[in-house]
Amino acid sequence: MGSFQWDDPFRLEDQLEEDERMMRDSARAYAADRLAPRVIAANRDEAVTPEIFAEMGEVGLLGVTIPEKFGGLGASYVAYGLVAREIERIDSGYRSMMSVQSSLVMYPIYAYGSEAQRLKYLPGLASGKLIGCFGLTEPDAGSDPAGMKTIARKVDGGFVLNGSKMWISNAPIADVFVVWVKSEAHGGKIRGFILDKGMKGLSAPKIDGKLSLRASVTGEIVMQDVEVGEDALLPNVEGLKGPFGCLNRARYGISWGSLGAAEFCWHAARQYGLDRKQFGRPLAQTQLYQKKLADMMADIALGLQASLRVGRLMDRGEAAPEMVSIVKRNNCGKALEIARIARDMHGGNGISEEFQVMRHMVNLETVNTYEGTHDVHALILGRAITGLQSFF
Ligand code: TGC
Ligand code: FAD
Repeated sequence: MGSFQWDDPFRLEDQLEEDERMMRDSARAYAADRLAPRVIAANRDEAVTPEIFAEMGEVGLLGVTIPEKFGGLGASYVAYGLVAREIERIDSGYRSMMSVQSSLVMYPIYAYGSEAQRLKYLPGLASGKLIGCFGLTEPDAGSDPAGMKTIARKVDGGFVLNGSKMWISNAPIADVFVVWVKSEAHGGKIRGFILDKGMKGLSAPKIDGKLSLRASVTGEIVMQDVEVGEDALLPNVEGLKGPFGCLNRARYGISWGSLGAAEFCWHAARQYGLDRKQFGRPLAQTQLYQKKLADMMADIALGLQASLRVGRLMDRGEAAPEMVSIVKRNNCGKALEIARIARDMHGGNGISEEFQVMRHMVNLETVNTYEGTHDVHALILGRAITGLQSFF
């Protein structure tokens, strides 16, 4: 029989390629050296930190799956997942900044853009000199993006956009806006447009008062008669499969990232239980405490194996969206539960910012909701199982 390592129960390490381990290690080092020291204050003060994009760009953490010709690394989706896990081990908000830039801004420009659009935007986004955001959700269209009201009207030489987007990560500090709108010129079909900061009629006010994901800035996108040329249209995709093609990748990354946050909470609960004595012995020497740690280990280990499998299939072009729904839904739900239990296991200290588990817990409330809520992914899977659509 082989040996057992409590913090890597199924020997995930053995299943990684050398270049994937190297990328993971550089993400881990950056996260520990540069993100961990500032996160408690950033969360408390709701700090806006655009400089993090340039730092991540320097380390090569933005658009890792995009080919080198456009500033990426041409790395695997497994490597991308490993990066998400390391960044979210510090904070879900920092992972959000990275994954929006990589999967929701660079990916659509790469996959659906013209060569001119790729060359114009991708190198700047990869280096973090440009910051991107992705506008799909609207005040009255969240789980049901087909209900969006933002429209593009055709005019001589281009389009005029009107409408608003809600809950958009990075929007207040974005230079590049990938927005999805109904285009009258394309029979009302959903099309993607790339907007640049400073365009007349375009603004991105910050949403204040968030109790979750406070280290990442979120805003609206308001478009009032924004005039763009033909060159702002993403030419190579039409319909909801455009934004969903991006979401498949971002949701997959979140399935790894959420487990990074869960691992932080699990390790913190273990250490707390070893250090803290009650009734004359360490908390970790009680049966209930050990059962909770064992449950956490099992959920994290199983979730990581599932994400690795989906990542390997994605790298072969064989991952189905439903597989992504399973790992996004399962891993976010399990991570949220683990964070809540770890908070409890810290007793009163669990509510202090110093111990960090409660910040992860409230962050994971957002992670469980965005990119398709826990229940919406159940409905996607329910449709696949029964062949019956239950959304409406
Ligand atoms: P439905 O009829 O199912 O599909 C419409 C068209 O889209 C295609 N499609 C997909 N294509 C690729 N990948 C997928 N996962 C796809 N899902 C659907 C489908 O084939 C069809 O194509 P066509 O050619 O036949 O037109 O659409 P529906 O309107 O019934 O959809 C229902 C539902 C619930 C599945 C969907 O609307 C949904 O997933 N809702 C959740 C919305 C969501 O995830 N929003 C995310 C916003 S972005 C965000 O949260 C970023 S936060 C990031 C961060 O900060 O980290
Ligand atoms: P709703 O769709 O109104 O859902 C409310 C509740 O109803 C949920 O519990 C849901 O599961 C349930 N529900 C909905 N439909 C059904 C149904 N048919 N049957 C049963 N239950 C149902 N969006 C972007 O486009 N870009 C971003 O960068 C982005 N970043 C975000 C950052 C943050 C911090 C947050 C909080 C959100 C972000 N979002 C972003 C938006 C996010 O994707 C949406 O909040 C999410 O898709 C849910 O939509 P909603 O908030 O309108 O909730």
